Amino acid sequence: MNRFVVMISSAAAVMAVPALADQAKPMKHGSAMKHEMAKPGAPMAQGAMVHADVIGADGKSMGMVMLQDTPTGVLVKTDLKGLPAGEHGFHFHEKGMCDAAQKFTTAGAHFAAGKMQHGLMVAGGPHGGDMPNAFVGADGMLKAELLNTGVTLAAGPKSLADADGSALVIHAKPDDYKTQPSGDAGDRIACAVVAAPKK
Ligand SMILES: [Cu+2]
Repeated sequence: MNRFVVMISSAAAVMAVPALADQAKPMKHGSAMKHEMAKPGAPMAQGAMVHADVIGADGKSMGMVMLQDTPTGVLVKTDLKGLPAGEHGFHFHEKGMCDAAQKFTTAGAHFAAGKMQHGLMVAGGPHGGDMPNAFVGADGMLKAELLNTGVTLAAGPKSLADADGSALVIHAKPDDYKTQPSGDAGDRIACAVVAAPKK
């Protein structure tokens, strides 16, 4: 909790990764309050922190998602507004491209990390990018925090920072946690490049 209290300070964000400087350059952060896209080809390391702009179907910003690499996964925190009330599928998708004009199909399928079956309730699953549905109240806001243990920002087969990057996608409908390949969650209504493609 304390980490997130200080997270809005860009100095604190840089301090979170100094031990990894020999492994890779830490992600650069300007002012954390500025909406900042993941940098193309930016290396990531264990302990990395990413702030990414979430855009809606109209291409406009709905707020930010913050990812913090942890020893067991990635802590995901959202601060969004303007979403429709209700439950929404909430996944990492396999490509770091969010083109609103193409209804975010550019983000590809779910980030799977080798798991071929989708769904929290399905044997052989879930995809690394599968996460519980996000619940938005009547105010249209989504302030949520969760730990995804199926992914990492560090190197390896579970890395969101792979060659084609990764995106966070929010869907119009809830994920039913079992329908293949994506939980029957409907249209993609918001998208954030959490790791840009390497080139
Ligand atoms: Cu999805």
